[in-house]
Amino acid sequence: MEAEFHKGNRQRLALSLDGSIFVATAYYKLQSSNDAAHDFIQEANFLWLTGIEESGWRLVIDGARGKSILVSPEMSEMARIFDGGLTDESALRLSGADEVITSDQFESYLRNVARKHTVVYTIKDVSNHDFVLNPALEDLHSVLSRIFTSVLPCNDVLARFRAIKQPAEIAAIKKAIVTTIHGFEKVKQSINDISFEYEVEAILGYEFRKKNAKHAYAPIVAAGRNACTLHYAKNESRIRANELVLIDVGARVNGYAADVTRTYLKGTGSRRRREVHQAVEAAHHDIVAMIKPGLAVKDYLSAVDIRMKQALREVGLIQDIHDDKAYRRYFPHAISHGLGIDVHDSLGKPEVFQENMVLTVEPGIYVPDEGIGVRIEDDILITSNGSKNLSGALSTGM
Ligand SMILES: [Mn+2]
Repeated sequence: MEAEFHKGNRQRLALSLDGSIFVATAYYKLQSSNDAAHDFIQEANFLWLTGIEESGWRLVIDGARGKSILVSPEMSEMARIFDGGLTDESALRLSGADEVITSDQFESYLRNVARKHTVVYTIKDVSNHDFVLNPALEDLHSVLSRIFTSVLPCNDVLARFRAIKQPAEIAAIKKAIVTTIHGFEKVKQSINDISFEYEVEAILGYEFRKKNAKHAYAPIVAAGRNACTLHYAKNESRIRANELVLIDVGARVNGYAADVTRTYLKGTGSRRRREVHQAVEAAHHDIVAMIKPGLAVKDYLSAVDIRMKQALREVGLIQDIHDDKAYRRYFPHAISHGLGIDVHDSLGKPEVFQENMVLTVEPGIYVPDEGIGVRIEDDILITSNGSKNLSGALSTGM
């Protein structure tokens, strides 16, 4: 992404915060054990606002002065030798920000600003009992609450901006999808000769790395009944002849993710497996066709429920379309989510779909008792008068 992109993003945020102060932080590096680092993933809003993919940096947007100030991380000479590190000049060039101050100057800078501003905006840590986010957010929050009278979240404002993709973002998502489709095609060519799930993962990883891309998330390669465990990511089971293999994978390119699922068949399968796959494929096709700007999200969701219940009735899994319990047993996850820097990019809780949103459509049917799990997922761009299936070049067939 160009510096102008990040600069424009900061200007729009500053405008919407009406001359207030906004402070954001990069994530910290995390260790998986004493001496081993996790892959560093930047906080998505920080990346969108700065283009900086390094840990420890902070950003102040001074709306009243119309300036963006970067705060460089404290870094020992040793850390620089081991890990490198971004120079101030590179950080300014990437982000288009106006100046860099050191982390020593950060608090006194804020205290100065706080004489004129009682309120500061930041990104709220949304950790809950299911997951914990990077501690950088909470650390910044405690610094800010010592200095300002009130610290307000602007997660939703940022989510709504980020939900509407700009041309450079759509181009990056398209590149990620092209790389992902290429990986799927390689897998499909050799699916009958593959014995284990991890072989599929290896082919995908190889094809992505050859194009300087990486997995945007832990790939799911799930044969037979494994596909009914929605977050299955062990990818270590044998793929038996005539079994279905669900593959949910996406490359990340220029910071943007693809998220595509296909369910392939090794060998010739059974009539039942073909029947369930066909039901998902037909529903997928109809649901993709529903998406257009101006469609109310709640109308979309009820139309999806009707279509998915019909699919389940076709394959004899539910009799009564009012049986929501059975419906949710065979189709237990959401039909769609936003896509962007985050694989599950917030759409900002919109009431209606809007042009230039990118979202997934991913119907599935899961029948553990029969060892069948089928999902088909594409990435859809909402256009001025309808939608475009960005991953539509990849056949949905098994
Ligand atoms: Mn998805």
